[in-house]
Amino acid sequence: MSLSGAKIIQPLCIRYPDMPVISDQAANCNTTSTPFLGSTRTLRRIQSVSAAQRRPASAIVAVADVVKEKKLKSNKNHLLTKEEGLEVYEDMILGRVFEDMCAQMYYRGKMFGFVHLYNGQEAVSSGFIKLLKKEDSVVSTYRDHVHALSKGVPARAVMSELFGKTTGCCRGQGGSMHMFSAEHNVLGGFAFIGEGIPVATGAAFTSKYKREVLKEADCDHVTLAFFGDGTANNGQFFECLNMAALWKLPIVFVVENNLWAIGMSHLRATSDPEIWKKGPAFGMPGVHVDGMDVLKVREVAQEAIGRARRGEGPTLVECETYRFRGHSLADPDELRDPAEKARYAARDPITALKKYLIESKLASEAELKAIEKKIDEVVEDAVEFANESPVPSRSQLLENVFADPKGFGIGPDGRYRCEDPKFTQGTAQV
Ligand SMILES: Cc1ncc(C[n+]2csc(CCOP(=O)(O)OP(=O)(O)O)c2C)c(N)n1
Ligand SMILES: [Mg+2]
Repeated sequence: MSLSGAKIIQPLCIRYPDMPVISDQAANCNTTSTPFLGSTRTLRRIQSVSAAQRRPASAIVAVADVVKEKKLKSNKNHLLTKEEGLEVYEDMILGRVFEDMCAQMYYRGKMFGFVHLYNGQEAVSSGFIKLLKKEDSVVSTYRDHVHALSKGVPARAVMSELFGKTTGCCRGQGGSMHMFSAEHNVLGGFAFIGEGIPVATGAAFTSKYKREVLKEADCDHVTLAFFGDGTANNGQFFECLNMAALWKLPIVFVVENNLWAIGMSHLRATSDPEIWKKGPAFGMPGVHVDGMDVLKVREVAQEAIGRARRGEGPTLVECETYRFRGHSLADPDELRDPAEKARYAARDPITALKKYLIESKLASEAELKAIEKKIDEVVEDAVEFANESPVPSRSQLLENVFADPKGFGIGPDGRYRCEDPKFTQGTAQV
């Protein structure tokens, strides 16, 4: 039973035909095709799972709760209102145009370090984050610009951060991979994969503590933890699933499975590539959703965020998506099969939403064009603003450095070494 691409857990295991067969039951399996979009091959569905290996009924019931047949809105047959549709469209366009501009600026030497773009994955950010309240938190990865934008961090502040300017959301100290805004509850992009998951779990714990221990009855804040398929093989993911389920934390773990971890295929790197199945192993619902379809993502997101807000605990959502560019702007992207790229390019989530809005008469071409024009101007303005903003002073270099700066940062004369013009010579231009 499934609704809009969300899939209920069946007591089945799924393996790929040319993966090593590692158990006895795997030898007795039947072959069938699968709705797992990222599979470039036929899956092998193992149907002979013994009763002992079946998931507890409670886990299956919990999943059924998440994906039970329910329309988002009783607004005729539409899945979202006109207002919501335009808001989501604008957010996705902002994400796409912003990232395309980043590529231009990066190649013009306006940004430093690695820059990882989000093109193709917009349905996940917009589908989830546009449902949040301001007080809710988002924890991201190094592919974080668009999550910050969706959460309301102004394009000017994100672009300036990328330019390393004082007007950036971290005053130019974070750069591309470390978007942070206390005001918007964007609790960071994280360059080390998996590092954000415990931070998100801690934020969710804070919400629960405030509500249950400090008796702040209106604290129903939810945290979203975004991370990739490659990261879902890291230990921190499993530790945090355990704690979140144990304490019924108000968190949604959102895996953006774009099928690749730099140049490593998810299908080659993961013993069981269906990440959503790990939810019930820890006693929480696991859902798989087509991450190229913002309506489906939004539907699942609404259920999962709602559960968290009602105090019913965490959910693991695997959004199957695809990045349209290389891993970072330094990646020539030569490892992925052109046919695979073309297949996903044809499923562009923005084109699909535009088609839906027009065909369902929720918006006209002219209305959508006006949004596109507005966003072009917003992004142009962000670049001009960032370009004209001042660079940080040298003394900002050692702010937030917790180690004793004597020796390293402070010279024998008691002055910051960074104030010596030779300090950064040969390393970075500050
Ligand atoms: C702890 C740690 N180990 C290794 C790396 C190197 N690394 C950078 S990106 C990446 C792949 C992550 O892939 P995924 O989680 O699928 O995210 P995606 O880039 O696809 O969004 C790795 C291993 C790192 N940044 N941090
Ligand atoms: Mg990935």
